[in-house]
Amino acid sequence: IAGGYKSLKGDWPWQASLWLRSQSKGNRPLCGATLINSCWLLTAAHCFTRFGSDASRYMVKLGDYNTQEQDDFERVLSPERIEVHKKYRTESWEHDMALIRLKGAEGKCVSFNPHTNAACLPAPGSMWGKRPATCVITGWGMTDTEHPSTLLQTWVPLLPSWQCKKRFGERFTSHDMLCAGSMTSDLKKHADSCQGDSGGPLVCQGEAGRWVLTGVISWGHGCGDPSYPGVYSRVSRYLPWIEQVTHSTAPLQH
Ligand code: 4AZ
Repeated sequence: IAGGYKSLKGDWPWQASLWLRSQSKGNRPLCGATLINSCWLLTAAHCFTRFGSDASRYMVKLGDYNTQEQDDFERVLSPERIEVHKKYRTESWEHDMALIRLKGAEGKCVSFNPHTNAACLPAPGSMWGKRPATCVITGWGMTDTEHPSTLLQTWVPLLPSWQCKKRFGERFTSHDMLCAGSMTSDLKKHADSCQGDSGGPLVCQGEAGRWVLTGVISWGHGCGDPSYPGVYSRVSRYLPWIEQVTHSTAPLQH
């Protein structure tokens, strides 16, 4: 997160991190992810481009805050299955969505506590992802200077699609992507997601103070550059897909 600040422990209980298992080089953090119910996390498809979607190669951390310390509520879990969106193509960055199923009986893979809880999905047909809204992004990805060890957060306004179209052209597809970031040039540091944050949440606060998972951190051009907003997968667009994958008991056929 560029232009952000330290979160408070327990403030973003759906924030998870995806790690590559490596005995020789040590486990290494790859991406953020968001817990959407007791058994499933939403993340970005591009997190699996390098090392594939074999679940046994990865682990998921929940309830984490400081990656350098053992936190009381921190848990390491094993994915059972990874479902990358079938229309995802590395060249286009469209449909940058993947679901991670945790091991465990349906409905009870992890127990919730004040440090581990699911984010709400947008209600079907709701106005989520429509402006104006100010939303929060969170992650352990790069700041402008370092790899932070504590979970950072920052506010980012949703921008009109033309702002991203102007910068990214046809690569930005308005119906399934969201454009967000600060465009004000008087700020010293611009609020943005950065390398290592992808797959993590963009949440927006609804009427009852409820946080809704509105975007998945996806791509951009550098970090914190006021001329280049961040691009997010538009969660509301993927509700039928999420429903279909998470409600099918049998593994999907490929
Ligand atoms: C990345 O490399 C990345 N500023 C994610 C988001 C953005 C840039 C890069 C948006 O994962």
